[in-house]
Amino acid sequence: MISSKVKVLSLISIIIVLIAFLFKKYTDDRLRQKLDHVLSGLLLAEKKATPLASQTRIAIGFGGCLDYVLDAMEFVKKLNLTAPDEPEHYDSVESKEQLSKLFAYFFRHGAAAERFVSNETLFNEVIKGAEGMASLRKAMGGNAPQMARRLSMEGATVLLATHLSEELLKTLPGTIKGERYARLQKLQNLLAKTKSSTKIHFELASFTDQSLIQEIIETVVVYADSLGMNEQELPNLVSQLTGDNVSLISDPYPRTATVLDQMRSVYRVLKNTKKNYGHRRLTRLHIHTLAYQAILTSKESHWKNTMSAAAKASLTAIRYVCGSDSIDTMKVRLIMDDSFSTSRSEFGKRIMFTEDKPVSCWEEEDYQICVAPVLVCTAVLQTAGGGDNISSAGLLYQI
Ligand SMILES: *[C@@H]1O[C@H](CO)[C@@H](O)[C@H](O)[C@H]1NC(C)=O
Ligand SMILES: *[C@@H]1O[C@H](CO)[C@@H](O)[C@H](O)[C@H]1NC(C)=O
Ligand SMILES: *[C@@H]1O[C@H](CO)[C@@H](O)[C@H](O)[C@H]1NC(C)=O
Ligand SMILES: CC(=O)N[C@H]1CO[C@H](CO)[C@@H](O)[C@@H]1O
Repeated sequence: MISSKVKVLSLISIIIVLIAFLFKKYTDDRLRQKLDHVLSGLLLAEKKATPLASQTRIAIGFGGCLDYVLDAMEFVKKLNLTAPDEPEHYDSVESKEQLSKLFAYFFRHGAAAERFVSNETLFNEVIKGAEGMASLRKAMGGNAPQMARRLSMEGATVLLATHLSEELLKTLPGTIKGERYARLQKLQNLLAKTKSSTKIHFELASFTDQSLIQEIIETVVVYADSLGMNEQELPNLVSQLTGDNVSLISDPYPRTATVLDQMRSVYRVLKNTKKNYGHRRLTRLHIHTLAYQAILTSKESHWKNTMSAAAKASLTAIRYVCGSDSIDTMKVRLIMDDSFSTSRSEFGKRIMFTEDKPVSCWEEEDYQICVAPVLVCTAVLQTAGGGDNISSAGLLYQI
């Protein structure tokens, strides 16, 4: 009796395991199919527009530096960094303890960070330690050279203006406010004198210093026709423009509706910039997030192909992070939901995600918004510098 009960039970459990297995296989196949559809939809959207690359002339400045790309675990071991009990945030790095706490702080959130090292001994120690590492890859870094390279790879004629000396590594920028502001004013003078037929795009980086953000708004942002940034930087800009607190880390998986609302906030303030002293009204805003690319363009502007640009940006993100031009759907994941709301306010519409036409575009007031999902690479090769690649690729499709 007991043994037959056991047999029945084990038969039932075998059947359950079998069903679970078949179900898993079914959902895996379904998921693959979905990813294949999304990918071919994006590739089609990318092909819909061909940028006039060779006829496009682009000048890029100014931030440039030498990037050290490293395996984090190797770095931690080599420098004898100990795991912190409590991750913590600092505006700048002074000691090894702070370095490991800061690293843990951002790593936990999957967020990118750039911080100034205020301790020269530590800085040299880090560089020296990095030099001998097996994983070390050196690359010309900084927004400007990254964007220049991407644009020239796409065929545009590029003029790059940047300082790239060994000294640059050793100078510690941003410490002396007077000098920083003077530099920004030089840039401001240049931007103010630029003909309005030449379009200006500004790519934001990760800041925590509120006074710096405010200075950048005054000297650069109000001269830009187009802005690009990631989802971490967006709330910082919003809070600076609208007077709320700066957020150090925003949610690394922000809800689409929140990001879209923040984009509207930025656009509403900056589209009303008074056109005097060479100031410009914002007509384009590109936000790159882990899960999707969102581009807002003003209807009366000359920015074209917003849909293809969003697809191009999304594909560039995948290609960059996976480190390969051809995309293998076995190595990607979709983290965007099946539908999203366009706003957290009562005016929000729900947009269903269509596999074959993955880029959703719609119009509101005097602007258009396009959202393209990103297929997130599960075999990550690199992420640093991705934003610049992504922004440049999208931008080129729109001029
Ligand atoms: C790390 O620790 C090892 C062994 O304790 C030591 O030889 C090495 O010099 C240390 N490295 C640094 C960068 O402090
Ligand atoms: C600066 O870094 C060095 C090397 O890691 C360290 O010995 C020193 O204590 C640090 N200085 C401060 C003020 O933390
Ligand atoms: C900003 O945040 C700080 C600390 O988190 C708080 O003390 C301050 O009141 C906040 N300011 C505003 C304007 O919300
Ligand atoms: C996928 C992709 O486009 N990656 C490029 C990003 O930009 C760097 C240069 O800055 C290229 O080397 C990559 O191939």
